Formats: sequence, structure tokens, C-alpha cells
Amino acid sequence: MDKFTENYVKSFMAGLVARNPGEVEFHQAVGEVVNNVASYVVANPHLMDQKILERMVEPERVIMFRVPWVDDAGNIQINKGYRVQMNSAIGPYKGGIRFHASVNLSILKFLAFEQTFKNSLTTLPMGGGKGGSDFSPRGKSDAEVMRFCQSFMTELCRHIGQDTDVPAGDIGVGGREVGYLFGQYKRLRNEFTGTLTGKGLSWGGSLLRPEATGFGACYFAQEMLATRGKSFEGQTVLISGAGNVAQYACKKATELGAKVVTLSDSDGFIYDPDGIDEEKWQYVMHLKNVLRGRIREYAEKYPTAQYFPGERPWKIPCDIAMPCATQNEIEEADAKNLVKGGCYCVTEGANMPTTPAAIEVFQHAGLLYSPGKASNAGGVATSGLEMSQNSMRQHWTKEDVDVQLHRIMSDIHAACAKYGTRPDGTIDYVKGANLAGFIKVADAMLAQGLV
Ligand code: NDP
Ligand code: 2IT
Repeated sequence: MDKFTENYVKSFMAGLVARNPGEVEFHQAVGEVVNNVASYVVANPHLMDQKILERMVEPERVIMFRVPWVDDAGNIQINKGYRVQMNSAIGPYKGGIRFHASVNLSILKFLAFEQTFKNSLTTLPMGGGKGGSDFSPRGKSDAEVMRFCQSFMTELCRHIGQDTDVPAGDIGVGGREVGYLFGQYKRLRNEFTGTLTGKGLSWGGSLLRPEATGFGACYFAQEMLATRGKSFEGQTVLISGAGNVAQYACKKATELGAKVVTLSDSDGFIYDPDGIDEEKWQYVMHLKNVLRGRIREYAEKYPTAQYFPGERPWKIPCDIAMPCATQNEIEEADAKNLVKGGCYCVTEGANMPTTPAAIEVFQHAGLLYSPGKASNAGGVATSGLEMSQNSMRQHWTKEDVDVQLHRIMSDIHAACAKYGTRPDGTIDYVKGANLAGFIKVADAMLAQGLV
């Protein structure tokens, strides 16, 4: 980066931090993109003149609202509700809804910002958005979750629609929550449309949407591994998380011949040196999705496994790591442990799970490393395929969807290679994803004038 570009980045980031005080996750997500695209912006002065980057970091609209509901004991509860409509240059706002106690505006702005570039990479016409609440479904009854979802949607329904903004799941929002949200949307708006994705199969959902993020991450990892003549066969894989993304990453990696030895939740992780085979995976599915239990119980059921309370999986030796839980779950010391333990490929299933210092460690050590906005895009891509099916009033087969998911992940890999290949022939997936995602959105914004 030359001096002029360096100063441009510095002053851009200083302005961003001043205008968005305290929003550390948002600063982190923007900082990464700006570092990667600044040289391109400087080389194309009309992008600077048109203040494309300045526009991109200002959400088109942020909706914040009160979510009142009544718990099972009859007490009134109040939560915060949000929808960040970040960018609609290439399609309706699209992105998940997160229900977790940690949710705040900074986290949703970082997620909506990332989503804009991710959706651009999918090749499908979707803008970027994200929403959520500081409500945590953990420990709540089904009836409480339903009442909360109904109250949340009572306000949100005015701001979304199949051609405006199409939410889906994320942390704490799975099939159950999408069902309650969709039911209330349909009741209030009196329309049966594809306004949410991740729906049940009998009411407009797409085959393979539940699997898509985890499967897609493994398809992307296959492409990464192939650049070094490798595959999942015989490899030891660490996965964090035990939710939707982790579950299906575990299933696909195992199907492809790998041995997955860890899963985790916010309380700790399990290490099963024998690997999580099909039978154990079925147990995890029941434990997490039906009983809504904790991953600790895995080690009680399978004595070959060990439970590490309060720890993350990254100290276990492995070949491949797939963080699939949450943001900033791999810090610098974790990254060093991974490198020391022989890990040579990190494929992100979660959004921004690796801190900037940890990314530096991976890139310096020459690992294959892909950011979530590239490798977890299979989820939102399949949401895009669900939207197409809803508009066409059609239902595609699993094979049809899987062929498209494969094609999309492979196209994203090609886009990363096109914009991120280093002089030595290796791929900087972070730069490739950011630049490819950015150029398409920037061109669409330029074409549409100052809006
Ligand atoms: P789930 O709610 O199904 O699972 C989340 C998992 O991560 C749980 O095991 C949870 O443990 C753990 N987790 C959540 N927050 C924390 C935390 N602060 N610290 C440690 N562990 C935590 O969510 P998903 O699997 O859907 O999402 C996982 C990640 O993947 C997120 O980053 C999400 O944004 C991303 N993603 C999801 C997509 C999707 O289609 N669902 C698509 C693309 C990305 P616990 O039960 O203890 O909370
Ligand atoms: O982060 C993500 O890409 C998601 N949570 C999925 C969003 C979607 O609209 O399917």
C-alpha cells in the first residue's frame, strides 16, 4: 500500500470510529474491507468522488423497536428489537435474525455489512441486512419463544416483504422461531409469500436449506484443499459450535472421509478422539434440536470423549479447523496453538470468528484461510434459491438444489482466486472475497445515482 492509500485508510477509519463510537465489531468488519479495497478505490478516483465507501458504511435504514411480551409466570418482559437494512444496490435486503443476549447495534451492523459482500459473492440478486434481539431462547419454554416471536414480528412486519427485505435464521433462530415469525407475518399481512427463508418443507421451505451453510462450507474447503492437492479424506477436523452450521459441517466433513473430533457451545467443548460418526451425530442432533441440551452431555453419553469446561477447541492438534459458533472465537493465542498443532486449513462457518491478529498469524504461517463471507455463503445462497422457488411456486429436488449450491461455492472460490491470487500463486481469500464482493455492489450503486 502506498503512502497516499495508507493515509486514505487512516482518515477513513478515524471518521468511521468518530461517527460510530463504541461499535467495535462494526469497526473491525469495516476495517478489514477498507484495507483490502482501498488501493482499488484510489486507483478509480470516481469511486472516491462518489463517496461509495462512505455510503456503504452508512446503513440505508436502521429500525429499532420495543418488544414487550409476557413470560410463563405472568411477568412482563421487555427486549430490544432491530433490523439493519444496510444495502439494497443489488437486490432486496437479505440476511438473518439473531436472538442472543449479546446482540446490540454494533454486532448487527457488522453482520449486515458483511452480509452485503457475502450476498454479492453468491451471484444471486440479494442486498444486505441483519436483525435480531437481545432475547435469548435458551431456557425459555416453547410458549415463551412463540409469544416473543409474535411480538417481535408485530413491529417488524411493517418493514419487510418479499421484494423489500427477506429475513432468515442465525444464532438462536432456527426452524421453530422461523415458523412462529412466519405465522405472525402471514396473519398480520394476510399474505402467503416467501418473505422469510428457512421455512418448513410443507410451507414453502427449500430442501437443503437447513444443511446449506455447513455443507457449503465443506464444499468451499474442498476447493481450498484441492489447490494443494488435498481433500478431507483422512484429515482430523476441529469444529466449534454445536448449532445449525456446526451440525451440518460435521456431517458433510465426515461423509467426505474426515474425522471430526470436537464440538462446543458457550460453556465448553467436547473432544472425541475416535471421531463423531453417524450414530454419534444423530445423538447430537437429538440433544441440540429436540432436547435443547448442552454439549457437555455428549461426554456423559460417550465415555471416550472428554469435556473441557470454559475452553475452546483450538488447542487440540488437527489438520483442518472450522469455527462455526460466533464472532472473535479464535484469538491470537488460539491461532498460534492451531499452527503449532499442525493445522494447515481454516474454513470459517461462522461470521468473523477470527480476530485480525489471529488472521495475521494464519496468513503469516501460509495457511489456507477463508473468511466467513466466502465460505459460509452457502446458507444465504440457498435462501436465495428458496426465494426463487417461492416466486415460481415450485419445489425443486434435493439434487437440483445441491447442484446449484456446489456451483455457487465453486464460483465464489473462483472469484476469490481471480481477485486474491498472490504473485507466488497462493490465494489471499480475504482480499479476493472483499474485492470481488465490493466491485459488484459499487458498480450497481454508481449506476443507480446518489440514493
Ligand atoms: P445456532 O444458534 O444454531 O448455534 C450457535 C452455536 O454457537 C451454539 O452451539 C452456541 O452455543 C454457540 N455460541 C453462540 N454464541 C456463542 C458465544 N458467544 N460464545 C461461544 N459459543 C457461542 O447458530 P448457527 O449455527 O446458525 O450460527 C453459527 C454461526 O454461523 C454464527 O456466526 C452465524 O452468524 C453464522 N452463520 C449462520 C448461518 C445460518 O444459515 N444459520 C449462515 C451463515 C453464517 P450456546 O448454545 O451455548 O449459545
Ligand atoms: O449469516 C448468514 O448468512 C445467515 N445467517 C443466513 C442469512 C439468510 O438470509 O439465509
